[in-house]
Amino acid sequence: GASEGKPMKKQRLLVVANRLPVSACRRGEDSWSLEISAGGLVSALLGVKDVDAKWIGWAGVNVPDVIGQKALVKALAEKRCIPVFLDEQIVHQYYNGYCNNILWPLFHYLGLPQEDGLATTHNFQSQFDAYKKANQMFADVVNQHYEEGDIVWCHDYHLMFLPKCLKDYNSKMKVGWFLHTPFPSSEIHRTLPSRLELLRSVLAADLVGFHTYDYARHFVSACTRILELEGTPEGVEDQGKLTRVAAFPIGIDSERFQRALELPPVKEKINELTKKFAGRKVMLGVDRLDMIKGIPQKILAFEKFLEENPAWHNKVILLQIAVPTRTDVPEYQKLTCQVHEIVGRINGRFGTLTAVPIHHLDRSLDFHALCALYAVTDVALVTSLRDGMNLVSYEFVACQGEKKGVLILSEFAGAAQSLGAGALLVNPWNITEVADSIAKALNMAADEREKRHRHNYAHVTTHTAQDWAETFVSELNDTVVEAQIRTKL
Ligand code: ADQ
Repeated sequence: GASEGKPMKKQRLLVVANRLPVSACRRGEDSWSLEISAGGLVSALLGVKDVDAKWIGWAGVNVPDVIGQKALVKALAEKRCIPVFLDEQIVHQYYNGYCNNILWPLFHYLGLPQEDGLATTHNFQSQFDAYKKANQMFADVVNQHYEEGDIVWCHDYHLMFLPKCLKDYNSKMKVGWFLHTPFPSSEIHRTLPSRLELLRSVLAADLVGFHTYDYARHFVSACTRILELEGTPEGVEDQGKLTRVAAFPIGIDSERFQRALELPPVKEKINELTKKFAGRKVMLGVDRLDMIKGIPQKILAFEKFLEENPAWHNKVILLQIAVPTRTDVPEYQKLTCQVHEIVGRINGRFGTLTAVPIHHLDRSLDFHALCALYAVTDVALVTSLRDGMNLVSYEFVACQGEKKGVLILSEFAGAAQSLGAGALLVNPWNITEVADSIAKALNMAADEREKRHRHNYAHVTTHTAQDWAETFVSELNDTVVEAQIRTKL
């Protein structure tokens, strides 16, 4: 062939997400220190062969001066990152406002924001305008760095307006969009004042991906019912243009967890925790402190379990690790207080002079500490009211090679579709059902635990983050090839 002898050129990929996978800290007028956050998305894309990826996103800091901006651009370039600069006003209206106060709760079935019982949509339009403006700023940066043949992968609900902005610049750009949250029932989506514009913009992409088949179906229904377009088995068709819609369930880099468990400091930590909790079963919850995670419901279910099972008093401990997020938002502050109050009450009720049943930490744990905790856990409790996928359930399974603990998992997490056969599925709203499942998990015979664990472990170790990214990228490539074939015909 024509390329014989020449090295294969890698496929260039521009990954666009609201946040870059680094945290930036300013050290001086023109100096920055950067820390790469080794999250799932980063390792997923590092694992994709023959792809040369660059990241475009907001660095999470306000940089009003040109000197600071130039220095940050230079520092980030070494990490293959390109910043989008957003000023404080835009961040407030776009990120805190439209993204986190409107889209996030709505997509998780919590409805539109309410104040004194009334939907507060009066400042809706200005927030949506800021959202579009911010998306346009992302598009400008993508456009500046785009070279022919690149593919562009847009991420999440922050950037639903981006596919359209990009196609307006260049209709030949290959654009994919993936949603990390659920896509709600079309009946929920249609309550959104900007429902039409958002759907139309997403449809400008060549490939639209969701974690589960259900979310993809909800999206297609929204397009057929709200936009009156035609849904086909491949996606949505609008005047001869097909937008491919499909499910791409994310996974984790399970080997990264298994490697960590072999490290001496992690082994030491595991021994230490095993000694500390000797004589007691360990139950674990790890969540961002967010209403969608159902943390109060989880703790109330644990209380009900203690109430009904006096024989288990002092023999079981619930560790709830909750990283505070969006701490400047009143609803999140309220949630923190609520959780503290319930924990305090239950510990007062069931604690002794030397021990309490719930250990609640409001903080993030480092990776090694997290791995050690997962490894010593007997029962993990994931009670999300809604969750796109939920990677905590995957991480727990990956670290349970020896212990073969039980996963209690909300049926409203995307992960229920993949780990449902191994986990005990629960409706997190039903406190009695969750309490009964806790009893069942703690009393489960070893052979049943083993069987359930084997199922989940096989899934988590074979459906990895790398596979997810590879599948999406290759499907995005194919989709465009199809589109080109069509235009040639
Ligand atoms: P999240 O809502 O953040 O992600 P999740 O998938 O559980 O939810 O991922 C959380 C990550 O943060 C995990 O890797 C976990 O280890 C880490 N984490 C959580 N609490 C922590 C703590 N206290 N200390 C340290 N680390 C902690 C969104 C969607 C999910 C979807 C993912 C990926 O809401 O549904 O699965 O994106 O698409």
